[in-house]
Amino acid sequence: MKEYATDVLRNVALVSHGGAGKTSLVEAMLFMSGAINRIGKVQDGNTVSDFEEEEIRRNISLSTGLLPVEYENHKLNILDTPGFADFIGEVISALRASDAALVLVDSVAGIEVGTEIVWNYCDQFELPRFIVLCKMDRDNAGFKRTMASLKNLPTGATFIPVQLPWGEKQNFKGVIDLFTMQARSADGKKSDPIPEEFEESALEARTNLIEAAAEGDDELLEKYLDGEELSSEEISRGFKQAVVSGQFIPVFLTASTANIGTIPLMEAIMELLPSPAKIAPIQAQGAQGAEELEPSSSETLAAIVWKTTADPFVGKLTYLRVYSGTLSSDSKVWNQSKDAEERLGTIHVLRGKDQLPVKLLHAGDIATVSKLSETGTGDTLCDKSHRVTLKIPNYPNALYSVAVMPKTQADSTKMGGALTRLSEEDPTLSWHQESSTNQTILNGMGDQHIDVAIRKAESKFQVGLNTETPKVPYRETITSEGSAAYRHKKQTGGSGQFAEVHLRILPLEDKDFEFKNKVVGGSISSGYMPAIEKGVRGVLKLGALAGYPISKVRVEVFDGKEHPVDSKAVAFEIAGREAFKLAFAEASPVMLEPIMDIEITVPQGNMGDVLGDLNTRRARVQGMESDRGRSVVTAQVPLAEIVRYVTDLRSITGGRGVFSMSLSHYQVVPPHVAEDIIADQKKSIAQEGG
Ligand SMILES: Nc1nc2c(ncn2[C@@H]2O[C@H](COP(=O)(O)OP(=O)(O)OP(=O)(O)O)[C@@H](O)[C@H]2O)c(=O)[nH]1
Ligand SMILES: [Mg+2]
Repeated sequence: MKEYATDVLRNVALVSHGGAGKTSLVEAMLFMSGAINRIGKVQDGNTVSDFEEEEIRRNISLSTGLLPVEYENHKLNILDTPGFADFIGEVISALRASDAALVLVDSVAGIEVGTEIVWNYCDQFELPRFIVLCKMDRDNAGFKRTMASLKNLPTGATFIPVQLPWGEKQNFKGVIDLFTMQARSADGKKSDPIPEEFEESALEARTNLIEAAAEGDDELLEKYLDGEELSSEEISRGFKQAVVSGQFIPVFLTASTANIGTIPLMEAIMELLPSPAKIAPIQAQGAQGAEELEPSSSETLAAIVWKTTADPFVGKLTYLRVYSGTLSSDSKVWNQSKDAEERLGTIHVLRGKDQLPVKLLHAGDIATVSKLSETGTGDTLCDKSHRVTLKIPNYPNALYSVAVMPKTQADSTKMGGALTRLSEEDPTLSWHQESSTNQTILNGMGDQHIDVAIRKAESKFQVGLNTETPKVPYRETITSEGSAAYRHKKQTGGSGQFAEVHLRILPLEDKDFEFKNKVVGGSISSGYMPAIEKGVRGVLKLGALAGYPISKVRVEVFDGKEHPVDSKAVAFEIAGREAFKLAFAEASPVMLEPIMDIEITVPQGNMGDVLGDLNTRRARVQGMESDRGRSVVTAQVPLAEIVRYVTDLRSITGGRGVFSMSLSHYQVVPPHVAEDIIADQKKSIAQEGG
């Protein structure tokens, strides 16, 4: 592919609630720009963007596709994100790399939960944006109704239609372009005069557009208020400023599968959205503190890795966005985040699964390189002589976890490696070994997210995994003081074993464990203390109540006895262990459970059901707020009660509720619940034993 200079680039993310029509829109753009000669369909699994096996199987996008659209000497880097809530991490990464966003709205459904979620992320990244009303050809599509639903978006900006529908539903023939005041039919290339019946409404709508343009620029506003007419160049300039500042948000219309509205939209992207040369100053951390970088090819390099994919055949693919300077194939760059030099091979511009080589990438451009050894998502690549770090976005905490088990012995040796590589390519996926439950835990955003990861482990890394609901990582501790003595004595044949330990245990506030030698008068030699501590630590790991780790205890050994011949370390280890268990039982032991802070956002109408449901989950509701038809509940809930809350909340709210959670603290499990946990543990020990 040819090189594109900074000012002819546009980096635009397509975001929406699931299924609004992003992949179909970019397919139409590729077709209209001549990159492909037939339009694929999502349901036929032959679009350029949804090319992965799992995407084809499910007919939805699962990861962000990078699709450069070359049109009229511009290159529009379109980032087609997945809309399904589980894959929000992909949306965040794409927005990080973009300079603007197209928020697609299904003109049958109007604003949906997913629209609001992506809207808020666009706000976080301060991106100028368009609204695109999609599927205008559908039976139940409604322009006025969908326009009215835009008021549900949390924004102070004003929505300005820049097009009107030419015909409705199945008769949606094209768009009436309020900039050119022409009717633009199916392929959009040819323009017709506006049909008479639309003339009046078009003139009226154009007045709003001109007012918005005037407000974008003081000079124009003065002219406008003086009653002078603005030229079309002035309207375009003023409107562009109003769009870039976020004051006005233009609304476009499309029916991508019928190929309507595509060309006017591409023209508007070139006309109204900023090139990477015109974005807000780029913040970076340099050697001397904060710096602002110039988005120019003549500066030194600063590029961010916004996405990585791992594939056993293609290897690692690194997606880069250059902010400053240029990047050339077969060169060396400095990875500031890893403090290491990387040698680049050929730079590729992607189009779905096709890799098109380029020699040089200008400031602002997006592309991929393969097989970088050190580099991972979020890293900054720069020039060794000018070291900078670019900001990485925050990703939400995991909402859904499973315990994973290898299917076979062979899978067991490969499991860790595969999970690590999958987590490397997805900032919202993580895994860890939970020592308290002895399980391998995979954390993600929802059941579909985890399901896709498990399938990838199988198809990409040939690792078969089974999953089950993870055990809750309970802990054990004490609530009062306790003391005990234990004598270990064994005399069989030759030399015997002898040790006696007296110890006391006390609750600790802010440390997990402390061990003190309080023996006076030398009843136990200090040389035996490490053995006693080892015995105690053995119990800490395994627990003494229901098999969960013990924390927040202080152990003081204050007396004991030893024998000149038979005492040895192993005897003290046993005596320490047993004395600790006895003292633990004396010290009013309890179970602790993780309590999560949770924030739930649901349509107001679902509030009653959600609160009723929380009541059954031992939740403590801490706050409730309602705004614009949506309610936000904050609460503290035991993890044990919300292990599958993502799925439950979706079913209570018909998919319209969302939540986030993070660990708050550990808290004593109520006695009746603890009894059940202890009984379960005894049962499973009995089963394992028998
Ligand atoms: N009638 C009609 N159907 C459309 C149009 N655009 C998309 N569709 C259909 O709507 C469904 C979803 O379209 P996609 O393009 O996959 O939507 P998406 O936003 O990429 O979906 P996700 O990536 O899963 O969020 C598909 O079955 C499309 O064929 C349109 O303009 N008109
Ligand atoms: Mg899609």
